[in-house]
Amino acid sequence: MARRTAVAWAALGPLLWGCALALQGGMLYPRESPSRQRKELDGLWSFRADFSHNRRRGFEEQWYRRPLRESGPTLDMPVPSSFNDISQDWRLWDFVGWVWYEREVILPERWTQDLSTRVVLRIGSAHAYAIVWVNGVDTLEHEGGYLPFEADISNLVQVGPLSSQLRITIAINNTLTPTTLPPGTIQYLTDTSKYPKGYFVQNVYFDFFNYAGLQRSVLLYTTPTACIDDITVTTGVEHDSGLVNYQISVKGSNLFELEVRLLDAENKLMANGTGTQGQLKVPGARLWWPYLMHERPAYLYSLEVRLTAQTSLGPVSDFYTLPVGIRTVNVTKSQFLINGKPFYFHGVNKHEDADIRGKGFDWPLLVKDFNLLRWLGANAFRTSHYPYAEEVLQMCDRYGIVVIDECPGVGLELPQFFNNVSLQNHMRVMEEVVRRDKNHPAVVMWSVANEPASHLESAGYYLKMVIAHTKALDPSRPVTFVTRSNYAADKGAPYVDVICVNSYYSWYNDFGHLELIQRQLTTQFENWYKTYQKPIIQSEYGAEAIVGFHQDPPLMFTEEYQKSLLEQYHVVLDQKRRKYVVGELIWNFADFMTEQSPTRVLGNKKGVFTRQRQPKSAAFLLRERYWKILTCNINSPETPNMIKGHE
Ligand code: BDP
Repeated sequence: MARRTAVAWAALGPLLWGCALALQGGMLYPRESPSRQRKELDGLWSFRADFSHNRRRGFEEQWYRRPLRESGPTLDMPVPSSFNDISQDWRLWDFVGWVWYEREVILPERWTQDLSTRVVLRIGSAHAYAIVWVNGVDTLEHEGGYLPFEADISNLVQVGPLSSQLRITIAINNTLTPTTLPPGTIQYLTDTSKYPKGYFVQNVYFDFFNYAGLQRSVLLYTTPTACIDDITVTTGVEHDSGLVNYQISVKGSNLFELEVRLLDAENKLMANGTGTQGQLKVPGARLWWPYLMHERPAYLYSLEVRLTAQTSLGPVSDFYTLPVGIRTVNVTKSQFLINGKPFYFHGVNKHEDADIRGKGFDWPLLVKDFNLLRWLGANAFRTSHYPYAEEVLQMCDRYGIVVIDECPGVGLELPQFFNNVSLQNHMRVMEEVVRRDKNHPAVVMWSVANEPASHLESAGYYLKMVIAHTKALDPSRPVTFVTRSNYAADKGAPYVDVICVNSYYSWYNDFGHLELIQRQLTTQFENWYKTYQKPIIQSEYGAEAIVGFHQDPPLMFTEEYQKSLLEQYHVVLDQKRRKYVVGELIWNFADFMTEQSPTRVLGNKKGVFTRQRQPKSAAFLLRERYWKILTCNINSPETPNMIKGHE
């Protein structure tokens, strides 16, 4: 991939895209347009956890057949939110099993009477397995907690005079199994001198709380019965022209015409085309640049698609507008190039995590986080350890924050997790991730896993297959996974484009011995580079600090220790970043909740911000560093303006 030019990618894009995609249909973000309406279902839903012994009472009593309140007491549950931290009932905090959500909705009359309208129910995510009933009819099932799914419910709502009343019931199970992503196991504790009969716990192999529920928005939207089903865009640059390759699929009609227009940010027409695929050429194109790499970063065009189709009910039109950033991504032996220029990732790893709402999507939190990222001078983050809400990626596109998009392949620690069923599932999940996120210019690389047991032979084959599949799905982006294995033992590294390595020197090893970091980190980088000659990202490093704990000389868990550890890492990163190290991502942006354990104090405290987004000392250190990297890195005349604008 490294050696192919951007132009070659651009030309191949339309031919290759989608070839390997086994999923049926697209998953375009539901946007309003002259032909499409949205009805948000966020707010209060009725809720009940099934505490019955086998957790199956809801199915035995068919709770979906009648309003939930008729089968027993319900709670008010906000959506989007995790359910875990909402109630005062401690049993809900770490509940494992089925929970039931229900919402009654009245539809606009046109949606139920106009047979050329298609009504779709879309669930932004439901962790981890969901079954959906509409008016008691089994409509949809989905496995996997961090990705959207939807169903055409027109047949259910266009059936008679009373059909404008809709009851949506969603049963969600947060049990993780050895073949889910992430995997988990259920352990029954059978010593009756210690545990009651049937007592079980869920074991997870990752370090964040397994929050669950309807954590992203649920909505209904309409399209005409013949509609734009999916759009895939890849971009390239040829001399000073931008190239936008598009491929469009249509559903509901075989007799249609497509018109495509590319508008600039001032709504000026830059290029147009027709048909299901083609290439638009934009002379003098403004490229999509990352934050702080250009005076006008994150430039977005709009791709307006207009469909006119014949249906049995007559002609219909559908419109969809997709934001498009023109940029190229390339990897060489020692560099990560965006638009042909070396890009250095200086940023963070995040989690979707906050007080009370858990992993529930929240606009104030999102905007605050982006303000903090910009304050830090961060230009990138990794979606550790699952794909974040689509609105997050939209912000990244608009702010120029570069993303390593990671799937929920976290906790692949046990040998039995590398089996064929898991592999098939992992590939399907990558299909869902790529299908959802392929058009975001901010996404520059896919990460298929975090810290799998990549020293195992079986993991080598498994990772090879998942990476190859992801590359076939999207030949336009590099692919990686994040490792903590030793360079000599890692069986997956031969297949990645960029080595992403996590290390916790003087934290999990030789703890307290900050003086060893420089030696150990230098050895780490040199060994990896000598073996693979691929660019390297320090994809995690950090230390825990409990805000307000101080000690000098520094001791573990104090703000001084966290700062000093970071400083030691930075000495080596500064030596290597001019050579082949292309990024550093701190672990973690903010403190976050984990399962309870004797090694976690109300969660993981490696944040440079607290869970409430207040800075620890390390945040100021990082801020100074990131802005300094910027001034040393860019010699463009715009640099002083960029700094002025953001200080
Ligand atoms: C890394 C994991 C991350 C953990 C971190 C830690 O990738 O999920 O939270 O360690 O222990 O190995 O803080």
